[in-house]
Amino acid sequence: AINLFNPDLIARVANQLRGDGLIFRPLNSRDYDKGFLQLLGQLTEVGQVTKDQFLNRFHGMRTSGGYYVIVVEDLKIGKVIGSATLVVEQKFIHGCSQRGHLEDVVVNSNYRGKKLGQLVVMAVKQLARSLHCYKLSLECKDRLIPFYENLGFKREPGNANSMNMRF
Ligand code: 16G
Repeated sequence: AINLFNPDLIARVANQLRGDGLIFRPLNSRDYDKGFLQLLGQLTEVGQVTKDQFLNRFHGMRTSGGYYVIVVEDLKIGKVIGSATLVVEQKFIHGCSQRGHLEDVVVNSNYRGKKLGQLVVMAVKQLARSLHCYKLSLECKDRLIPFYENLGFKREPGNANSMNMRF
């Protein structure tokens, strides 16, 4: 299998999980067959995505760089049961710095209550720091605000609005 990014980048957090039959690793090219898209279906609409489409998108992300999809696999059943993504945006501001975006955080409903969401977000946080992002941002449902506040995210007074245009 081909990794989306270098596994050494998340080795420290990955080691915290070992032993539980779960591993923390980069998304790889075989994860289409390990239920990765079904897992994302617990977050939002995924639609019909063929293996070719998955692989095209995977290789596109790998080639462009800046996409760090972390997955949690349950080795006993060979399925992806958790995921979170760091997207690194290149900036001119802040001395040509980078901004991290935390995206697509999801844990299979059968595995909730094991702090896996917390761990996978911590992995993204550490990765964003080590890649020299000057901040890490996210959007979430109101009910998840306490979860993210607990992990160190803050709503910024006067700058806490999320706006979308849907196409
Ligand atoms: C949440 C997710 C975002 C995801 C979106 C999908 C986090 C922190 N936020 O906002 O990453 O892309 O949901 O919802 O995981 P949508 O299909 O309505 O855009």
